[in-house]
Amino acid sequence: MITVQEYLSEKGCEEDLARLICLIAEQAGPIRRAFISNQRYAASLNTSGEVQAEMDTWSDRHLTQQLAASGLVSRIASEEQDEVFECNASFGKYSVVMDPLDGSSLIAVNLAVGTIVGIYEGCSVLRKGKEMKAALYLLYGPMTTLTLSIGSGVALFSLDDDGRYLLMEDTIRMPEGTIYGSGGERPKWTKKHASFIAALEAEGAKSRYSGSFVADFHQILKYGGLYAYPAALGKPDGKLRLVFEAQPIGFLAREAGGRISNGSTDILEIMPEKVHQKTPIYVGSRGIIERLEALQE
Ligand code: AFP
Repeated sequence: MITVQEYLSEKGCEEDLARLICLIAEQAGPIRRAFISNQRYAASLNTSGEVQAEMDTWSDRHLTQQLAASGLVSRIASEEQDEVFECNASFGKYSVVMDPLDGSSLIAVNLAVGTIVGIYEGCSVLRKGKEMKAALYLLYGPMTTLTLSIGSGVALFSLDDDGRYLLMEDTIRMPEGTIYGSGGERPKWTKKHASFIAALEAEGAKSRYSGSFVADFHQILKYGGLYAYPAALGKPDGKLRLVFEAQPIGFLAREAGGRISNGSTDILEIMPEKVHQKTPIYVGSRGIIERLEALQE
């Protein structure tokens, strides 16, 4: 059995980056334990105007403290913080972008949620996604898994009872699949989105959507297909965040042979203008995304 530490060393990952990845992955333990004691909703809103669950703020505080104390990170951009967090160790080698707890409204109904992280070298968090050094997500489902890329493919690990992440799959390739999941309200979908989904359904595509981006993407990564949260009437930028969600997940999708797009442009090529910027998202099997991009408005 290969541990994540052994995998990173075999891949020639820089020592500091490997330490940072392992530190983040280790936080699955405390986060899972905190689910039991933090089940209420706090009466606060995040920058995007969404209700923050107690666990959103807990995970954000916890991860921020751990990262700031590591001496490896100079800046943290979190979906749950209005401003970019400046670590005392402003000489830290890396910057981190994160959604500390993605899909948190599903905790109350015990569905899978996750933590999404992107790591850049240097102290800027506003970068093109393709410049990432590493991206990962922790998925808290029946198992706790780590899906990781350091720019040489995507590997999947599961957490065992002794706190070790063991390699389950070395090189995940996203197939051309037939599952799709789309967010947004159907009557408000754009014409282009509605007709694309109708075409997929006519070809036999099956809808599977839980409302947790990280969980919904994970099945697309494994089985192939499409995850979309489109532009909608009155919401031209959709709902999901470019920096915390789209860029790290897009990096993983590309490393698995898939694609991410805003409907017309590769999201990994977009330079964010602000940290809490939103974007329409189409992520999944390469062929499906290319077909979508070829459609006229
Ligand atoms: P948070 O729970 O982190 O706010 O994220 C939820 C989310 O951004 C993403 O995980 C889901 O795909 C999407 O929202 C679900 O939105 P709908 O409830 O509108 O389907």
